[in-house]
Amino acid sequence: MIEAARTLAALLPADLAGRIEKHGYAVVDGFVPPDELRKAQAFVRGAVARNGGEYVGFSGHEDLGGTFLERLQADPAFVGLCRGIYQEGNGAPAPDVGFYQILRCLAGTQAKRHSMRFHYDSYVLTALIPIMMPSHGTKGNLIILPQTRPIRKFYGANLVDKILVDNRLSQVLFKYAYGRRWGRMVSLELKPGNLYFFWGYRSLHTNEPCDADEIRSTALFHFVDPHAQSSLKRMMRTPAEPSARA
Ligand SMILES: O=C(O)CCC(=O)C(=O)O
Ligand SMILES: [Fe+2]
Repeated sequence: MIEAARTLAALLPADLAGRIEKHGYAVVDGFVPPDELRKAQAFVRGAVARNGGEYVGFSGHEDLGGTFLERLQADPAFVGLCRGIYQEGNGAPAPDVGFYQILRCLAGTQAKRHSMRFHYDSYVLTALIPIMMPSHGTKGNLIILPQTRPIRKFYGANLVDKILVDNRLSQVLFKYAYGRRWGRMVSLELKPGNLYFFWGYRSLHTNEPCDADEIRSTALFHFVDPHAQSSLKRMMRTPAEPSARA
């Protein structure tokens, strides 16, 4: 009995990891209960309104208005799922670490500034929960070019990747490629309450903007920094909040 239950629990991460490899992402439909989602949406609306209708971002799991976003990082089922997917994709158990969590609320004139910036995350697995998506105008899709690099052995090589990506010429080229739907670029329409997974470290990705009078809000759970032990990284770290893009 116990063995069967264990096999069942292992099946889902294996299936999801397989989908990420094959399609660039995997989705768990209707992950967030509707009433929890409504509370989180009310929190986001309030936060944007308090900021004069402009972009707000939160890092960490505190002060998120008592919504499910404060609790999810400690939820055994969610943690187990992320650890399982990590292990399936990387062939080794995940280290004993927590999430780097952010809540992004794109809105107003600043929505554009926080969009269409192709990047690699610093963390292997990205779990994304859309909280609110625009009801009209630009949809705010997630754009993924899956598995464009391996996990680098050295932090220095990771830095070189980031320098090659984070410059005006490269960004113009990526946008051009996106406009023409080149290669394996995935443009994913996000549904609030679903849970999406992709290899954020290995996949070049970004999000489309939303119109100024709309709100596009996503919760991100970044999992496992492969260079956490790097002494070069430690030397270069500024005392400020670590960025998901550093
Ligand atoms: O908001 C999104 O859809 C993606 C954001 C993202 O990739 C990030 O914050 O690292
Ligand atoms: Fe990202």
